[in-house]
Amino acid sequence: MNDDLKDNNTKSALAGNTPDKSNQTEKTRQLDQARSDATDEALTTNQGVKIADNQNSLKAGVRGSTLLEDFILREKITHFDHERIPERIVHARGVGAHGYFQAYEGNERFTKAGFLTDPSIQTPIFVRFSTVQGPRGSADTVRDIRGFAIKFYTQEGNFDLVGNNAPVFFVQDGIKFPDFVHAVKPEPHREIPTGATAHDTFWDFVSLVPESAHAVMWAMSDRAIPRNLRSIQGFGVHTFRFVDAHEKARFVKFHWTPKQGLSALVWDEAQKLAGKDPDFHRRDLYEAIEQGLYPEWELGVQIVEEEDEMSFDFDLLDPTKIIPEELVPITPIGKFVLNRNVDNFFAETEQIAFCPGHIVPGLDFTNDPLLQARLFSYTDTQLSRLGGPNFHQIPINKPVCPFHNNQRDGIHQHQIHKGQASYQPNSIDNNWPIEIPAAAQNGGFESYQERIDGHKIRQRSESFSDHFSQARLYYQSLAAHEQKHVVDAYTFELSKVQRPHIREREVQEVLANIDTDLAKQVGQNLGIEVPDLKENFKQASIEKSEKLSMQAFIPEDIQGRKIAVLIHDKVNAETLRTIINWSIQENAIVHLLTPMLAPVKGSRDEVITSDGMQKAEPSIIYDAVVIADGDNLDAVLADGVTKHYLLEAYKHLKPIVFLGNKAELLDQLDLVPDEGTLLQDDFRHVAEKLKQLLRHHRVWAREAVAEAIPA
Ligand code: HDE
Repeated sequence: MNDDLKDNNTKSALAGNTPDKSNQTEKTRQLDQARSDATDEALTTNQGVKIADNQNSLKAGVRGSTLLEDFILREKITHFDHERIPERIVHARGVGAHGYFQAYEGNERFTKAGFLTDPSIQTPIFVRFSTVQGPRGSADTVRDIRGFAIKFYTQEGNFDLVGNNAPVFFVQDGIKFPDFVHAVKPEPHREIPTGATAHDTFWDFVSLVPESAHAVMWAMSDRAIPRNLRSIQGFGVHTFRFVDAHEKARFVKFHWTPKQGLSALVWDEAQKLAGKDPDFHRRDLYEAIEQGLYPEWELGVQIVEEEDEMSFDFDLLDPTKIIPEELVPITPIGKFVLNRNVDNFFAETEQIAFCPGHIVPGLDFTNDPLLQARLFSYTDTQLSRLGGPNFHQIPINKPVCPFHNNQRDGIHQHQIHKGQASYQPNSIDNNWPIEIPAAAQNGGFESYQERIDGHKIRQRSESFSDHFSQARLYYQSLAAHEQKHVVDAYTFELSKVQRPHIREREVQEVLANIDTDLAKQVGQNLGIEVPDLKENFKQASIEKSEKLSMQAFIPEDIQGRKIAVLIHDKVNAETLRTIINWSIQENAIVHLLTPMLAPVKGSRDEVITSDGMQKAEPSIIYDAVVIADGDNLDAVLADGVTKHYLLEAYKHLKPIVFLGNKAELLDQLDLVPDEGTLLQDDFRHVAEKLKQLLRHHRVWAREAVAEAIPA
């Protein structure tokens, strides 16, 4: 950016909001800093032998054949041949970051877990976000549930909260998980589609398995196309247990809610982004953390006393159900912040191994049959993914507290165990390591003594049999525009299903049982008759739950919202200075986008450096667009890229600021003015309005009009 624009602590818009990233030299320095951990070290083989020539293999004469003797070549190629490990069978596509968790006061009323009861401790955490269906290289913005897994490295051992951004799951019993995953994955004969549920096998399965109805509804809602990973909620899904210092247990459901609020893409954007920037979410998270815009979530719990277990019209052990917040409010118990990017994606994000069975004293499981199967699956899968039973010794998986036991040897053993007794009891090593009873301070883990009495039986509990009333509750709780998106999503997905009987079954037997209007709208779009089944409906105990709508989570500020400022030659540089200063104040991100990457000239011949080309940084990656003032309307009107930029931003319901004579563009582009089209000479007069629009993210009132704009 040119020097004129850099005063008043202004910084390069491209580099984000920290003043120390104010020019390209600084950016290059930072990029280089992350380059290597081996500065000033000689290149060696893995055996430590210094290498004199890394450019040529050893040959018999300069044109001769390569010699088998070349141990340097062989070692390098052998290692390279084995660089890949199996990707996760589900949740393969992910991104992670480090941070910390800090508890609030007063949690000892529920649990004795040290990291939850001592507010002075900052517990290190690692979070991995993921999509479920696609492979490692698939696009970030596909319609899918997002995984949201947190590893807490507590002083009492690792606790993994392996959640999703939807509070319910597709099946009730772990024995159905492989079927569900086989149905959702690309179809086996031609491995299509990647990263999508819009295909026959998925809809075949879910239309035959009505317990999936509620989770499918979440997957068809805006929750499944998040704007970024900083603005998604997380849920533990299952009911867990808290155990307090008196060994009293309570049921608990975990929720975590972003301070950044919730926001979603629109479907057209999500699809375009999958092509234009398949790394959209991963890039956003990395850049936000690099720029010091640390995302933050509040962890909360719904607590149910043991004696209230049976007081709901659903079963607490059924993972296809939520407890509406109107019935049991959420108690905040702490917050967590992501403040450090990984140094190495493979070593950290790829090798991290989560398991719902990793718990610490103060927590325990319930008999949720989905959870019970997960307790087995996660460790088992690491054996093939990470190669053996010692994956807990990989740096990213290692507890921060000491760990000792008599488990020995195995592939990739990193510890050199000392002593002769690797069994217990022993008298040779004084019986160490010894058991610590739960009653002692920092005591050992003891399972909660739940009374179990029953027949050995393969049967689903009758209390798990209502599959539709909470799906209906979800739909009824959404805002009108969110409901419309659900209709659009079912329509889109089912239109991709080749077999008419599958489409019909989903509409007539699933949707018609959820909500007649929803079913009728989708049915009409697909040409399917819909029976009115209202009379069969079992109503949930409440009709609406406010917090199910994303509209209930509008953020306080606009930290991290991204604004494109479109500029051409003769732009008013003073305006740009004003916008950049405002963005610093608001912690928003502003990029000055030019027709080409070459600098443009301001109205007083100032040289204004570009933060990116309009063609390469399309409107779909921004939350709002400003078209700057300057005596250059003719140039703008001749620029198809800029005009498309504005049309697309309008179509995607973004606030657009037209400064100076650029108001004329509204007419020229045939756009209907509305509360999201701000026309002004002076940016300062629209700054506050723009902020409010950005908080609410999109101009939903424009949606009907925007449908007429070509995509
Ligand atoms: Fe998972 N799941 N899952 N899952 N899951 C895996 O574990 C599994 C379920 C979730 O970022 C795998 O290490 C079974 C519910 C997340 O590394 C695997 C069942 C929820 C992640 C596995 C479930 C999840 C996984 C694949 C039904 C939300 C990514 C690789 C009984 C509460 C973790 C791995 C990461 C990953 C099995 C159901 C969330 C195969 C058998 C419900 C966020 O072990």
